[in-house]
Amino acid sequence: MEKTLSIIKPDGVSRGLIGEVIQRLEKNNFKIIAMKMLHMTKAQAEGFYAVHKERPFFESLTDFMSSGPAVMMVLEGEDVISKYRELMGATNYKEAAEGTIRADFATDIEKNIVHGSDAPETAAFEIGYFFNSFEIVG
Ligand code: 3AN
Repeated sequence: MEKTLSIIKPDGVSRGLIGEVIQRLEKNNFKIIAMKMLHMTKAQAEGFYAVHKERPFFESLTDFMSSGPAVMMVLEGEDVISKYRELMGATNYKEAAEGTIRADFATDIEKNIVHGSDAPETAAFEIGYFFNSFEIVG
């Protein structure tokens, strides 16, 4: 069974979209096996996004991700990485398919409501970044 890390980013939390995102997960039969709310420090956000260190948007992205609380979840299922990315929609909300979370709610390529791991190796790193084994059920 595959696992992925889902984050409702600070814009999703501050705009009151926690329930909306979780409802979409449940309606689409995603299995949530861990959940917590965290307000990341700048250093924690930099560690999480270390792969993007050289990208021009790194400073701004890590400022944004440490600007307020976010909700972290672990999802489990067959092909859950790509299925959840499909539910989120493209990184650039202008290119996101109709009915996806980002098409419906994102306002910006950076403030795009949700995060999802993009591969099994990144999922393992990202899940381990926020959760220990006692916090994951199932
Ligand atoms: P995704 O979250 O769709 O996997 P990544 O991993 O390429 O996208 O990028 C991580 C995060 O960095 C995105 N969720 C978005 O917030 C931000 N980001 C990506 N590309 C850009 C960009 N061109 N300008 C500003 N922010 C970006």
